[in-house]
Amino acid sequence: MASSVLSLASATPSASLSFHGIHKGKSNLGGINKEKTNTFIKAKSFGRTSMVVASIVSRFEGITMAPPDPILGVSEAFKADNHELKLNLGVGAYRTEELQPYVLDVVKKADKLLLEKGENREYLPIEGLAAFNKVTAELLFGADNPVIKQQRVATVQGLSGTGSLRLAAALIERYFRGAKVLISSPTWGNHKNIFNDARVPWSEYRYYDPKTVGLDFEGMIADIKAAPKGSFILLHGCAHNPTGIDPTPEQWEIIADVIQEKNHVPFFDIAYQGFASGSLDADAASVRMFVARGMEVIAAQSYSKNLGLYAERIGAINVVCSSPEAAARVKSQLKRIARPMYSNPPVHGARIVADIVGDSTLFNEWNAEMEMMAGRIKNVRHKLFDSLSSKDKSGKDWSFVLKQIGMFSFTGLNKAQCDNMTNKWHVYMTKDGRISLAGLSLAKCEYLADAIIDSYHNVS
Ligand code: PLA
Repeated sequence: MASSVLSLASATPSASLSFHGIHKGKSNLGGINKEKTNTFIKAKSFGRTSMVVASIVSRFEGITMAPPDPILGVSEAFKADNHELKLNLGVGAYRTEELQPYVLDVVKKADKLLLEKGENREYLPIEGLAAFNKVTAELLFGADNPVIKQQRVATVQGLSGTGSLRLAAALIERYFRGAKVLISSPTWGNHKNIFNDARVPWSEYRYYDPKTVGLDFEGMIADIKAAPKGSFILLHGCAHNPTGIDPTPEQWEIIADVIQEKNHVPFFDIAYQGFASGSLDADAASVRMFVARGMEVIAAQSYSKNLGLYAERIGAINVVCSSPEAAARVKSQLKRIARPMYSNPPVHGARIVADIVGDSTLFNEWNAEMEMMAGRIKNVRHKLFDSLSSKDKSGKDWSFVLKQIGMFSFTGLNKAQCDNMTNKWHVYMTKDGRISLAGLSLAKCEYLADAIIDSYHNVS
């Protein structure tokens, strides 16, 4: 029987009466029909009286169960597994060699300094912390980039990469009604949700070629060319998620040519600056090249990975405009979008970023730690490749693992094979075949290689 249950536990019988009174006459208990609210049970246990009211119909009856999130849901399933060899390679979160979450030393230092300063907790302005907005744009475009000097960048602090993308999506929906966003196939699972929720139409451009386990560059160019003029082309600034395959610098130039010819707007999602190669500048090269061509560019940033500030929700949306006046107007509208959504952003992560980037000693320490993290992931990537190559006697070429960059490896395993990875080997990963190497240790590479080889060869 479909039912909703209201339960009260109280220390005194009088509570029972008062609830009964409410039930009888006065209150509208979420639309519960009195006729149908027919079960009223009193039970005594440990001196407490508990009452259960069961009704047949809930006003939320029509709401169906949402499926678990394809990425964050994996962590929930992982937690529920008690197997000692279990591995969580689902979400892209950096772990130490001991597979523990990692708080950067430089973040701990900045935190301590912040505590000593004892700053207040008043609201930030809608656009966020001024010192953060300044350094974040400088970090992305380069401090001496003319677009910054000319005040042509509208920068607004966002709720990390996701929230920043969502602001840009809302801007597109409001001011470019009907314009399409083109996203890569495949892409980070949440991109489609973000544009769907913002009611922005999107379609896909070819990106990954399963035959070569590489970039389908011709397909990508053809699809960008075929898109209606003035479309927004979503590009991963570096370390493409989930494939780990980035265009070469020469290919980036051709992509920019086509986008320019078609009067499209390049829209960068750069969630891994510094984390892909270990260098903040190298990882921002794609974005800077488009800007150097004089193009108007949108770019969403995140500090989840490169500073390990996942839960602080710190990032930014930048819109590079062709005039400072346009940038000021765009910024005013981004603020107008943010205000009714969440009013103003959280301060703590913004202060950490501003203090680290703004202080040369802390900045250098950050760079060293980022190199260390990127380096650990590269080591694990090599060890996994070695383990796969030495254990698999079938002659399969596993070198794609080495060619991919960033925190993920796109294994090419299909859904059934991924299910085998989880059900038989307790390796938790997303169903598109992506594994997060940031969640892998050198010690676990051989075990993972066994799991991959078994799933690849023995499950069709
Ligand atoms: N853009 C891309 C390409 C991402 O991979 C992610 C995070 C984000 C934006 C947003 O991250 P943020 O909101 O924390 O800044 N992707 C993760 C986590 C690491 C997730 O799905 O939320 C992933 O596992 O793919």
